[in-house]
Amino acid sequence: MLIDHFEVSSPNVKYTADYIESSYNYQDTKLYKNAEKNTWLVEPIERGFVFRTHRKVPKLGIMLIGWGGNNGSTLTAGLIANRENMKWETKDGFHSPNYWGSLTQSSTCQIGKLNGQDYHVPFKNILPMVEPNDLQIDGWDISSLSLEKCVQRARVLDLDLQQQLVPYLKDLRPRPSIFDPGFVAANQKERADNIIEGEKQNQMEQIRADIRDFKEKSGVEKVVVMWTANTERYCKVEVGIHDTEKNLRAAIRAGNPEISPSTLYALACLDEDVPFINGSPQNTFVPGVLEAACRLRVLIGGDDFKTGQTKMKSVLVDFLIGAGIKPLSIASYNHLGNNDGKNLMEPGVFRSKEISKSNVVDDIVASNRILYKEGESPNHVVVIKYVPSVDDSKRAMDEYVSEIFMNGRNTISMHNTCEDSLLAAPLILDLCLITELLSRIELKYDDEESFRNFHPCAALLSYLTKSPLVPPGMSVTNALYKQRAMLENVFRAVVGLAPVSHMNLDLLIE
Ligand code: NAI
Ligand code: DG6
Repeated sequence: MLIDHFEVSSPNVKYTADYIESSYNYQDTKLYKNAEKNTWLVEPIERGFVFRTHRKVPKLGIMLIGWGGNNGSTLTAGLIANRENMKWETKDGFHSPNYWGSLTQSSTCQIGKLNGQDYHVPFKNILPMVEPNDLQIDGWDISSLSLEKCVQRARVLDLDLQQQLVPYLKDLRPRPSIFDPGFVAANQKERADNIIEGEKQNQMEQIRADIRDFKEKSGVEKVVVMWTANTERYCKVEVGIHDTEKNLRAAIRAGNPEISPSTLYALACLDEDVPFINGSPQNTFVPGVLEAACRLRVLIGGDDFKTGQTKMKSVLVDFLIGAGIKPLSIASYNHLGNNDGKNLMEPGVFRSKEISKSNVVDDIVASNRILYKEGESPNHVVVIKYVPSVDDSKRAMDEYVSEIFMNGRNTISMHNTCEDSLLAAPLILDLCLITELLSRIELKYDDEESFRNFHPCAALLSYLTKSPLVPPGMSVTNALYKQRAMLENVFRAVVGLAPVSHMNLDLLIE
């Protein structure tokens, strides 16, 4: 059963005109080694937290770097189609817009039971969130093509819908962007006709001015910026250049060539107090950027949208290893024909993607030392090929060979075909909406005077990314359902509710 909205009825939760405030008892465990007895001790611990969520949902603007690409144009078209409630016809009949594939808009959370039945609420209604139809959108691209032409070039959406969108898209043009051909494939130069000229420092200042200009012209109160531009090669992180905020800023002023466009964007956003999310796999967040985010207390998140093959991998490997089955090899092939695939042909650029697609099982493997010895892991191969004729319709083929009971072998093969941008667009939306919400939640230990914010490294976005950025000292979680549980349970804590445990204790008792 679905209920739309709820309020929490508890002495620990208070709804005022401005805030939802909750006191929350966080239960965890502490692990000790008793050296004398050579035993381990696990101690249940409790810590009181107080959460305060600002209820006023701001007018939000999102700015996409790579706005004219397949992801950027598909998201823009999808938002407008939803806002205008467009209906379009294909050979299968009429269709209506939706936000399927969006965790916030199209998934639900169990919120309670009535007469033995589970009741659910939309994920987006656990806490007050921006409505996607109210979003303003803007962005940058190295290609000057209007959004109308970008949607045509992408060939992702049905033709009737594309045609209805023309009046809304024809005047939308990406702002000129920072382009450095040394960081992407040589084949990307041909579309680069919309570039901010000048030195790195001036380019960064232009990005800051663009953000302010967007705010002023659109009237939005808050902005989130997202990198959905080409994957870059890793930058070679060097001491004295990228290692501290001071060195990084000095290197930018000196025009050091080993500072990537995405790093310039990230720093420009931090200086404008605007959260920055990296949807691609490169190492945008060099130590100097991390230091700046922590000093300025602005959220950053990433890396690399977790859309299809990797999402499935982070479920399947978790299931296998969680079931006591030992994957011996994972062979993952993709071919795709969009511009992302074309860019990934360059070995240095491919390497960025290979790293983020490969690391996704590490924590799951490390969680089971019954199956894997220290240092042991499955053979894991990731191959990506560019096949222009399949366009955005990516093919992903995976073979998982596992060892089972008594030296048996279990082989699972998968073939997935899907428009890549239709998977990515709802994730971009989620990343922006959740990031905005996180910036409205304050928290503190119950014995502290003043509230703080979540750590600037937005680990709560992990569910949506292949290589989650987490605060120092926190281990990365890749298993999809653990990532979802983290997000859902933190949101529940923020409104004073215990984590969903699925224990049903009161029904298990005789
Ligand atoms: P795309 O190639 O269609 O779009 C990228 C856009 O970025 C292009 O319009 C290009 O002109 C522009 N661009 C390149 N360098 C730029 C710069 N320095 N500044 C501004 N714009 C620049 O690619 P698509 O399919 O939209 O993917 C975008 C990014 O998202 C890629 O890095 C891809 O690896 C990543 N990604 C995509 C996923 C998906 O499922 N579609 C999943 C995970 C990551
Ligand atoms: C080829 O794999 C192109 C990539 O950009 C992917 O499409 C993208 O990273 C999505 O990957 P996955 O593994 O989440 O489907």
